[in-house]
Amino acid sequence: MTEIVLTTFDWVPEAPRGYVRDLRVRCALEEAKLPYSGKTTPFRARSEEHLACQPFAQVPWITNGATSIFESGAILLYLGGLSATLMPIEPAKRINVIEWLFAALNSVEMPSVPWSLFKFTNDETDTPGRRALDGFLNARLERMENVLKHREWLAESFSIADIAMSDVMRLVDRFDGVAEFPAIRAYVERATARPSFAKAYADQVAHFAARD
Ligand SMILES: N[C@@H](CCC(=O)N[C@@H](CS)C(=O)NCC(=O)O)C(=O)O
Repeated sequence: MTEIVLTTFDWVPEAPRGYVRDLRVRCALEEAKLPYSGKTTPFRARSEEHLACQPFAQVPWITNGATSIFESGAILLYLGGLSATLMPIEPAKRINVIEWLFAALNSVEMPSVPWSLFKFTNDETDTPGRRALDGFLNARLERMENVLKHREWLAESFSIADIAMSDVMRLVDRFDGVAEFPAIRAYVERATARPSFAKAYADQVAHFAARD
């Protein structure tokens, strides 16, 4: 039996703590009660070894024996295959989770990340590009609000799709971007109230703080 090893940075500045994407992986591992250990890679010096595991010199990645996986979505999908708690086994139910996982990481995260970068840098410049980005994100949030008005979780039960989608929404919420969307706010609250999230969040914050 091999052990899952999750690699994240050894340290990051204050601002991204609690939002580094290893959190998604920690949530899934905690939710499924899969044993794992942690490893670190230097934040300041990105090595060839790092690039061999994550070609953009980012985090997270996991290994399980000889298998090494980067991209939080691919890791969630892999872990979903290891535990029916994270993704159902029946093909029709499974594809429902997968489509929502892609929706989170493509349809919603595509505008949410650049939007959040403007917020992180306190850039409130009013330009046509910025207005287009705000409109792009808002259109996605309006659609998600309508979806979430009528369901607790994206698929039949809590899944890797909710880990991804709620994490994407959580970053927008950090900058008050979901204030107008009560169903999205309630969804983020439900997801972050889970013990798996509380443990994952506390572990990530403690990990980075220990290296200050
Ligand atoms: N699409 C990648 C994005 C990974 C990503 O953006 N990681 C951030 C931490 S949350 C990172 O490593 N940032 C440092 C950098 O880009 O140099 C995934 O989902 O795994």
